[in-house]
Amino acid sequence: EETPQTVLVTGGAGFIGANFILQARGAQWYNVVNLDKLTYASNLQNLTALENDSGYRFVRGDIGDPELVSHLLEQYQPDAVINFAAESHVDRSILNPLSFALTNVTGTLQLLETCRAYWQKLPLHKHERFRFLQVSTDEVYGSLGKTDLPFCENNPYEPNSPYAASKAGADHFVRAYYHTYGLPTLITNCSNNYGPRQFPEKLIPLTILNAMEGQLLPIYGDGQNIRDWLYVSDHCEALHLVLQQGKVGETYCIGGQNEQTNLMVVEKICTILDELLPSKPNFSHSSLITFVKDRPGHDRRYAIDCTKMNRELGWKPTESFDSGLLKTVQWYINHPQWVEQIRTGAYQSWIEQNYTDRTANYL
Ligand code: NAD
Ligand code: TDX
Repeated sequence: EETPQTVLVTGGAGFIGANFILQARGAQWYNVVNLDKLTYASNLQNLTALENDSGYRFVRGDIGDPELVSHLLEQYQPDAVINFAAESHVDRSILNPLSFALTNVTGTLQLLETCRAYWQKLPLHKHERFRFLQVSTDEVYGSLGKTDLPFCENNPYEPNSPYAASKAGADHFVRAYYHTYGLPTLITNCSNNYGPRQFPEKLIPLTILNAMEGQLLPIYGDGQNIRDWLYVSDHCEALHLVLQQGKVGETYCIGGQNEQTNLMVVEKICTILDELLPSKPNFSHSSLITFVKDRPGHDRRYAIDCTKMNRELGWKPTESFDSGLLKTVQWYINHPQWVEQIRTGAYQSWIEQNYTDRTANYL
């Protein structure tokens, strides 16, 4: 298989996108153009290591801006687009569902439409190798009972949260663009990611930072909801394989083969912190655990069967949960400035000061 030379990555200033770009440039997979709107969840500090990398460009903008996106496609002639851009936090989707429809559904549709126009005009050799990869989630499949089989590629979509519904809507448009227009699309449905650079509203980084600061550790409901956790670099490796070797029009389920109750996850983090940052004698960070009101519509269990990824692309998760979690905790301990910039809002003000005029940054 031919490897694409240039990839347009959207949402690359967020958690998974930034890890993906760092990995892609580190391993010289391809040149990367990163289009990101820089919402609250973004962090350009994730990518400072690439400041002098001639194979990397950053552009601030919205996937739903056809003028900007077609300009970028013409300018950089990418062989693939990987769409990470999204509103990604379930709790926020419950408070403000409309913004999820706007970016995840309408934004993705607009991106597809702009890509279609570009792809249709490409010379044959580029036209044939072009790919649109949609980075999606296992949450579109709904919730599993204790004894249900894990989700796989043929499960029906049964989204339960506004976030999941918006990702499902996006995935359906991607599918429709393949069937209707022949746009060479790929979809991945991945389980919960964790690792360095995740915004501290998600369970794992929130727990790490709260525990470090001696604040309470909120656990929704009874703490027995189950998630399948995958270390982010394993996800990025899987995305690279799907992009290179995945069959056009198909879906790939990606998971960590690592089901954990939320309570177990939080306890493991506390145990790690007890060892790395012993404070008072006889104090355990787990004494900060506090059970709070449940998330409305809270899915009970997610699990992924990644047989297809293994059989067809030879992929499997490599990082163990204990080692991945230890590395994650160490990363947050070693990046107090990253944490402080986010916690104090300093990063958000910096964006506003530095990126007032969109056009000035891309033309
Ligand atoms: P994130 O919230 O950390 O990052 C999202 C990024 O997208 C941010 O940098 C944000 O500025 C950018 N963005 C938002 N709206 C945009 C727009 N309209 N135009 C351009 N950029 C925009 O999210 P993440 O956790 O890195 O997730 C990335 C993708 O992977 C999402 O599509 C998410 O649905 C999917 N996913 C996430 C997980 C997970 O566990 N985090 C699991 C499976 C799938
Ligand atoms: O404070 C908390 N307490 C708590 O018990 C938070 C923030 C979460 N939880 C629970 C809710 C979930 O059962 O922990 C679990 C994980 O919660 P999140 O980190 O919010 O992730 P989740 O809702 O599972 O969704 C994530 O995985 C799939 C990502 O945010 C999505 O973008 C991805 O698609």
